[in-house]
Amino acid sequence: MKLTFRWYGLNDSIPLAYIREIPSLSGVVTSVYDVKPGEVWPKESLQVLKEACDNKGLKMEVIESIPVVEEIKYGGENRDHYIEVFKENLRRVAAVGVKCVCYNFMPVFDWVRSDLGHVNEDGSTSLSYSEKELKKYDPHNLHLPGWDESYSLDELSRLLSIYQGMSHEELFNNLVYFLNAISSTLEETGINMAIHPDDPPWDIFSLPRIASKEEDFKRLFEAVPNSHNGMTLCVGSLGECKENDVVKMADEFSKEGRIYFAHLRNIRYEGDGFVESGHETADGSLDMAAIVEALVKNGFDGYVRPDHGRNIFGEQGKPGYGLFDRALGCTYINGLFEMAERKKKEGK
Ligand code: DNO
Repeated sequence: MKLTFRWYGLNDSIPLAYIREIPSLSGVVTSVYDVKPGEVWPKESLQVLKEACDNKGLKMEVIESIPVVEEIKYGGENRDHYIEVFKENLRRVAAVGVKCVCYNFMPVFDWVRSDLGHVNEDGSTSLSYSEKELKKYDPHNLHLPGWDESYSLDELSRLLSIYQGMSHEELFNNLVYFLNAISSTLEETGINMAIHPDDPPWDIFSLPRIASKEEDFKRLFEAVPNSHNGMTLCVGSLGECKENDVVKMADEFSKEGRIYFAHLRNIRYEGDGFVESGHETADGSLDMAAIVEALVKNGFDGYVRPDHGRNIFGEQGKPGYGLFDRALGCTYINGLFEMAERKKKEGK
């Protein structure tokens, strides 16, 4: 596996120099943040990021994300234009050495939490989710914690009304349309597309979500068999739903060669939702060692990163993306892989 760390570009409060000091790190996962979704990424912006990484000996082979604009998701009349833009961005990132693109197909909202400052017993703080708390929010007048509020309230209402009544089937067909339309560019550039699971993996605010359960991914790989069509195994997101057997999914989809990227973080079921725990198995509800063992058993050699860390050691980091707990996550992940790989070599 290739261990990576998410870096929000030159404006990230965590400098690349610190990231470079994390043991056994191969590179960073980043994106272009200075253009609006649906626009072509300037080559210069990519070059600046690439040079910054090169200077620190870090690879820049994963982009998270090239945003998929709503018009593509709901199948609007301009979707072909936006798909062309997406294809051009794929060519541009490939030109600077990118091999994997993480994206999501969640209507309107990306990840959603009801609390960004849940206080844990040990004094650290985490992101958390309670179904009851989420229900208190009015989707038409929404100020969700951590959500970047990139839409005005009018725009949000317009989007919500467009999606009203949209079936899962329709959304799925729009995803298939999108992936088929970019297929030749994936062949040409060699880029692997890694869809991020819905987070949480169920419908929210009556919006359909279609990348939540094992069957959703199976169906997607059957509908678009192109080998560049794969997934980000975000074990935290998938594991938020108790019905998802994440170890089985890690095993099954890595065996099929569909996992290009893995987000390894743990969650703990609590109340009517979950809390994002430390990465370790003992701190949460997911069996991290078994997940890594399944990946290693099947020869997984994709990208891995720690995910949403707690705020610890007094850090006031970007929610989920401080330095300290994610760095601890890295050393834990390194340990799990070292042990799993050794056991595999020794035939145990
Ligand atoms: C949250 C992230 C997501 C992810 C996108 C991918 O912390 O895992 O925002 O980057 O869903 O498009």
